[in-house]
Amino acid sequence: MQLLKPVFDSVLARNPGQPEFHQAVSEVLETIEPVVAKHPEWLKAGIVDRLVEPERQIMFRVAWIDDAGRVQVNRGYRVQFNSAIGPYKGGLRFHPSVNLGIIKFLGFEQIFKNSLTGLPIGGGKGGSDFDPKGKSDREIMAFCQSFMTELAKHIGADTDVPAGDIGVGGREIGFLYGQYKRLRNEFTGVLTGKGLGWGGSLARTEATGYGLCYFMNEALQHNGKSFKDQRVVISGSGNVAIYACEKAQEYGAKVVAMSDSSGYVVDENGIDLKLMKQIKEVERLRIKEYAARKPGAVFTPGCRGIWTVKCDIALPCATQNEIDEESAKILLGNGTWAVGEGANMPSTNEAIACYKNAGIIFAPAKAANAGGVATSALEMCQNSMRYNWTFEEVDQKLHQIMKDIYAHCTEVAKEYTGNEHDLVSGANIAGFVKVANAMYAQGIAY
Ligand code: NDP
Ligand code: 2IT
Repeated sequence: MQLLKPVFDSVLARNPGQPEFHQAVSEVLETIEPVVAKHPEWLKAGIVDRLVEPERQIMFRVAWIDDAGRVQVNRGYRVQFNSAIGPYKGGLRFHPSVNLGIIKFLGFEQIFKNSLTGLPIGGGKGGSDFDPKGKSDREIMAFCQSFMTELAKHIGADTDVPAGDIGVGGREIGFLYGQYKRLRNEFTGVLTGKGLGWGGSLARTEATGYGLCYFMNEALQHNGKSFKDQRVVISGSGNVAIYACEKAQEYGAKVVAMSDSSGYVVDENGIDLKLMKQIKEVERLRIKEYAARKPGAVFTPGCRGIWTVKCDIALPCATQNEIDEESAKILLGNGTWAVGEGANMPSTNEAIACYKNAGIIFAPAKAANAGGVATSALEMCQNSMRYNWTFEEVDQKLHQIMKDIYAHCTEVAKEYTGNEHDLVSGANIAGFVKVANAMYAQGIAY
């Protein structure tokens, strides 16, 4: 990094103790230099200096009462990062590890991802250090209502439209939406991932996982390969992982392992997705239950061990930095030839360097997992029209969007790096250019 080094130094100095945010910014700044170099007017207008500073960061107290009658206090966040091309859009994460730096890394990545979808959505992210594990439905509801009581002051269908992420699924979106409606007396598309029948879109539940496989299918075909009969390992067993598994299996892949934060299961006969859904979506149990119910499946404690399972294609769909350099080397040593990121920033920058050196197919998160937010934008569109598309209509649009993102990334990668397979550069530059043009056109307040 040369041209943008002063911007990065300032990010480090002004945002101490936020390593995930530094990591996300450094990956983008490293790759957008060639396009920034061609636009001195962007440098003069401070486009990148402004891009790395959120437009607004909201932090708030969330007090609620647990089932024992005790007062609990959590911290809520909403980072409204960039609204150059549309209302802030991005999920809410409820996980005990959540802090401002994590929400900022997610919000920053969301700017480029949302731009790549081709739809009019800006970048934002939010969440809380609330831990939904082990909580009763009433406790989840009490927390969601208190969280929304503050958040409602800052969001709106044309301002900022949150959705799900880790720890926030259909149940939570329902409680959040109910509280927003109670407060505002408005039935608007202020959240996405809503239930079918009250504003939700068909195929939103499946969208991130399906979209990941649609994107991977493009990349595999472009390299003369396919999912058919390949061994696939998918980390996580949440929303993204489950529907990535479903589509990969439809494409003829053999998914041999999945995980949660407690460990991983290997099923050499191929994951029984019906059973996995029953355990994870219906009963909300730990993954070892899968091995208890499925003869021949083996549970091993410790989630990182999943990367020691031999596979052709690895789809990390759990969380950030789940593949470090050591795990990347183990994967490559076992012959893995493609990695597709369903989670946000699941590979460390060192792991990405390993993939690059080995020349494997690598589909970075901003492009590969954009199907979720793209379908959220399709939900917003349906809400505005007060009309619903069929599952097939939404799925077909999602499929086309993922194909277009792949084509756009390869085209831009070729133009700026000479290597159409450099999807990291392709995704970052393609996402950036649209936002930079919009910021430039909209000027700065003097
Ligand atoms: P879920 O909460 O549905 O599932 C998360 C899964 O990842 C669970 O199996 C969970 O295990 C595991 N996991 C979470 N944190 C950790 C951790 N620190 N270590 C190990 N395993 C962990 O979330 P989603 O499936 O929605 O999200 C998964 C990833 O995909 C995230 O990175 C998210 O940002 C990203 N993403 C999500 C989109 C969406 O539409 N939902 C869209 C694009 C990206 P456990 O239950 O034990 O905690
Ligand atoms: O990381 C993501 O893109 C999401 N969690 C989905 C965001 C959304 O608004 O659907």
